[in-house]
Amino acid sequence: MSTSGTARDAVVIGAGFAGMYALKRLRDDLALDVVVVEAGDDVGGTWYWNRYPGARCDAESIYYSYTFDPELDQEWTWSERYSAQPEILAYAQHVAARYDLRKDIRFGTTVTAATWDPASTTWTVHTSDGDVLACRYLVSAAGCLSAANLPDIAGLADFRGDVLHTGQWPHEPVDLIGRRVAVIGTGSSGIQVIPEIAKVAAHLTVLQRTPNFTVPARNRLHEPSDVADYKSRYPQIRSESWASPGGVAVAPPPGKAYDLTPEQREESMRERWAAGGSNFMWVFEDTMTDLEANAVAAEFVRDRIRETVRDPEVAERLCPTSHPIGSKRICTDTDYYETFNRENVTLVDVRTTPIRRITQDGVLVGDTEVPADVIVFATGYDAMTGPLSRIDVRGVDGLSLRDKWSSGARAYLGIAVAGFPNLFTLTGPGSPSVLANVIASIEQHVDWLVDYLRTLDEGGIAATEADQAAEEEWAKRVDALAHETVYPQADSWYLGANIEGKPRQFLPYCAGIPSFREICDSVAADGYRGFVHSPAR
Ligand code: N01
Repeated sequence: MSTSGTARDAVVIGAGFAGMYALKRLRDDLALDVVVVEAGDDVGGTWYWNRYPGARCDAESIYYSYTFDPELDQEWTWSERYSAQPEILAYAQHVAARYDLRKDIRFGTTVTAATWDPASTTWTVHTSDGDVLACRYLVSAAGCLSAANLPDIAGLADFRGDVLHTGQWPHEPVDLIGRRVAVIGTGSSGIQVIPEIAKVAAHLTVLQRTPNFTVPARNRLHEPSDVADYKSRYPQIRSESWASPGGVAVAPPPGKAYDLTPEQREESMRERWAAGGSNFMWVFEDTMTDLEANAVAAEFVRDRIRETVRDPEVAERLCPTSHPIGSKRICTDTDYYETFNRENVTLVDVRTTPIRRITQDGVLVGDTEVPADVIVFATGYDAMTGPLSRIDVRGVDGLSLRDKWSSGARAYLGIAVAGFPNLFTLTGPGSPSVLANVIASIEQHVDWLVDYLRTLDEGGIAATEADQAAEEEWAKRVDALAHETVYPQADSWYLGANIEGKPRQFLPYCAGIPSFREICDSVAADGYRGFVHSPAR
């Protein structure tokens, strides 16, 4: 098989926030010849695909943005506390134009397969347009939440209406006005889309399997004085967020729940609830590590649900009781619970009475058909491993990454995989990624990788891969850290529990970016401990 042209230095998979930053640094700072292969017709990744009504980030925009260029901070203005998808996409497009990234991105193309060739120490990369590229380094920036999960529900093909997935929302406007809509799923996506659909649909039926905890976002437009204020404080905002585990500056919690008086606990919860957003999880120092502390915060939220939702039965159905608060990703919303007070909204519990099948005209729940013109799947993703496992990646001796990860995802420091030389998995399993501000996670991983590639080049090293023992040790460490928290007590996508047959394993590194960075830097300082290097021939 012939490859198009000579081997490039790097192929990057994906032009979301990770792929764009990787391109910029590899090309502009290391002078590498890089091509990015992107499935969409433009940059933005998640923010290119997730165009559903209500889509916005649950991290405030002044944090959910690149930190690498103070000039970029000053020239870009965030119009809201939590900017909506179109503005985040416009920011990604602005970044692409500002740093002249598009010229090195192939849009509308996916990587279908990649094979390691030990003789030439290159990857051979196959793309959906039939091209074959050769490269020294294969950098996956395929994202953590980009492989949509469409559950295999019997009868879906028979449905005569429209089927939509929040993560693959059409680019042309979707008219939901006056239609009967059924939404399946009440995670972050469902909780954002439900209030928006309810405003226009003739009737909305929410099919809820597990109620989730959500905190009001308290989104608001930025006044000119807010803009002037945050722009003047960017250096401080950036340094505080880099020092914080979540990559977002947060007021320190007042203490451990049971070191506080009941009045102090209540005050902390009321203050954070009023401030809005996922920082609610910091009501106590031990919300995520002590079940009793967690139960106090969880009951506070349930009380807010009971206070908001007028029908007590509906309120109880919306109250999460099956998992600790925060063990599934905490959601943030605008008027989610209030939406269930509307006449045109019905909540159906599909845990006690499961969905049996989809019919021509709706969804059969038990023996009752929920009539629908549109079904919206807000059913999430095959997270963290799905995007790369969907590509046929073959390492040493034809080893398949999909097969390797089928018994448990392994990536040393979340970035390197034994048996897959010169493959780098940005925000991969075992890195803070989705458990922190993902843009900060991306920048840390890319910056570290750039230093590493420079070292490899200077040392005349042709190939590197994770040492098997170091990789195994890292997976154990990530797992042990998770078990110091309440995370493993929910059937969440963090654990792969939402995908049938996926091994149950806590995927992200949960101790935060500063400690992760310290480990990565100490590995580097120690001559890249845990990596196996092959010198150039
Ligand atoms: O997906 P999810 P998501 N029958 O997996 C239900 C990020 N994000 O797209 O819990 C019935 O969380 C499933 O039920 P259960 C964020 O990190 C961020 O909402 O498995 N129901 C669950 O209710 C987030 O965590 C933002 O019982 C079925 C829902 O579908 C991540 O993306 C916005 C089902 C899936 O929830 C994923 O969020 C959006 C079935 N067969 C997303 N299969 C913001 O920044 C699944 N479900 C704000």
